[in-house]
Amino acid sequence: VPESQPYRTAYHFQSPMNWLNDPNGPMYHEGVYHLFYQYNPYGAVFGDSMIWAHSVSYDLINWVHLDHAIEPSDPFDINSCWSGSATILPGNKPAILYTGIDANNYQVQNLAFPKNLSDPFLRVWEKYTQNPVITPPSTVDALNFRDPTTAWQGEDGKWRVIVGARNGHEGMAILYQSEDFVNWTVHLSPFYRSDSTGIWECPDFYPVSINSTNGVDTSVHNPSVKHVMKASFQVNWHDCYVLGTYDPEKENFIPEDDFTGTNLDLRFDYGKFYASKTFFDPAKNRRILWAWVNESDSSQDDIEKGWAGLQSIPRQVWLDKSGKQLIQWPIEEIDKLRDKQVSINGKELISGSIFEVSGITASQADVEVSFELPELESAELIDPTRVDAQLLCSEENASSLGIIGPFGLLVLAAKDLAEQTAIFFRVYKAQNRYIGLMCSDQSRSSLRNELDKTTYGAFFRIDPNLKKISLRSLIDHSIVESFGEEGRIAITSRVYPLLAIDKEAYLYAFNNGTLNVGISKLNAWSMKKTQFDDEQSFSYSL
Ligand code: DQQ
Repeated sequence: VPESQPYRTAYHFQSPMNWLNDPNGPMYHEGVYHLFYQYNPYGAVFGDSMIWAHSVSYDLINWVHLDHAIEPSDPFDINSCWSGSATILPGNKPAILYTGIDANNYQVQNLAFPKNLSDPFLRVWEKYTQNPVITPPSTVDALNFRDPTTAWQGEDGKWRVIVGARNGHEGMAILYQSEDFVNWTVHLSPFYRSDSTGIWECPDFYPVSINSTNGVDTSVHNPSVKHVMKASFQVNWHDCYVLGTYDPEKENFIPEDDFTGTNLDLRFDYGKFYASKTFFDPAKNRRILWAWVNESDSSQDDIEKGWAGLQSIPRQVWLDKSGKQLIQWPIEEIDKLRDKQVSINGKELISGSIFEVSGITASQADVEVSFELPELESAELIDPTRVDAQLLCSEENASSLGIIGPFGLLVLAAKDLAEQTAIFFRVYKAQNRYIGLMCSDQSRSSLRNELDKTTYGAFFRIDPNLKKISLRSLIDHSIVESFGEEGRIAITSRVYPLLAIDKEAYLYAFNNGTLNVGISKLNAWSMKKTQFDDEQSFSYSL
């Protein structure tokens, strides 16, 4: 591992070295949070012998890296242990269902249990001797049948689990039922399917409360919940979801809108955020979402860095009051990392101006800002054919001149702005309504070439009575996670500045619109580093 590591993060979860991807089997068990994750012990690229690495935490912030939990060992997983989920069985006994790549390279589902329930960290996992417990049904491609969810229990006492699958262009979730968690029977018609999404990776299926931000356990089913079906689509590398109703009698899911595999689908995050998975946290009655955030540099860069991949900051998820989308917000524990603070109140962000927010460590910061909008009537008319927010964000980028916006933050910026990542907003007028556009523009994020600098964006509805827009950005050396409108929109990006690193990174607010915008409130904090302790395996693995 090279000595200079400007892109390693300070408060995001990452492994000490090598490649990581999907969060696996996140769970809370007797006071301890567990995070397993896809890991390649042999290098900084994806490998052909993937394992489940394992870390534990008391607060979801500081972590202890343990020995690897699940590694290839038997014909049913000899070619890799891929993603899966944990379920807490009665008596507080966790079980893991994961995908094994078997000796024929087929994808099968396997079970594992903790060897010793009295070990608070559940360090050692034993595979069920009769694995696999689920093999690919003839209706799907045996090479694309994976990622079992957390199981839920019906009123009839039976367990249910879904597995992601593919048949040609068709993507689907296949349901299995079991009385004992060991013997599983396929339910023949797909639980839910879509025509053109391809394989559904890492499906996630869970209830959300209709009238509360609290989470509910995965088996809860009553009139005060709706269900979320999420899948990760390789067609566009996004985690998309639909809301709907679960009918346990017919054993199917009726979505309010269908998956399309296009940019019309609701996304957790409009930037980099894949293979996400939630779990119910009974300690704080909330549902928490984790996701893999991959690199935007090249594999060669990753080999030189010695590592690749981060986990997002865990986010609490709940249903918006409208009932039409989810809200996501960084877990409250993250606030404990807030250190030195600067505040700005009631400042006019004059048309064409830029100003520095100084006094904090801009490479490692948490920034919350509330913008006050001018009279909305003067907003530019949106061209109704421009329905692709991401495209609009890259065509009308941060430096193009608008009326209300672009305004926002320049993060991980060089002093002279030669490098800058712009998180910004623009307001448009449509027939009878106002539309906000939130963008994360990476096009000038680094003087380095050969990076993926794609700009991301999403539309949102502006309430003309409120006339304000809020933004929170978590900045951590090479990652920026931004939350617009109190968590209605999330955009995560990866950037690799050459100049704007550590103490040479700056934070600015800017306005390239012809109308002034107010900053009613801005709070920014330097963030402390989280603690990662190695219990053993990682320190020896090189
Ligand atoms: N990653 C795993 C698969 C999953 C994919 C393999 C999603 O189980 O479908 O590492 O990123």
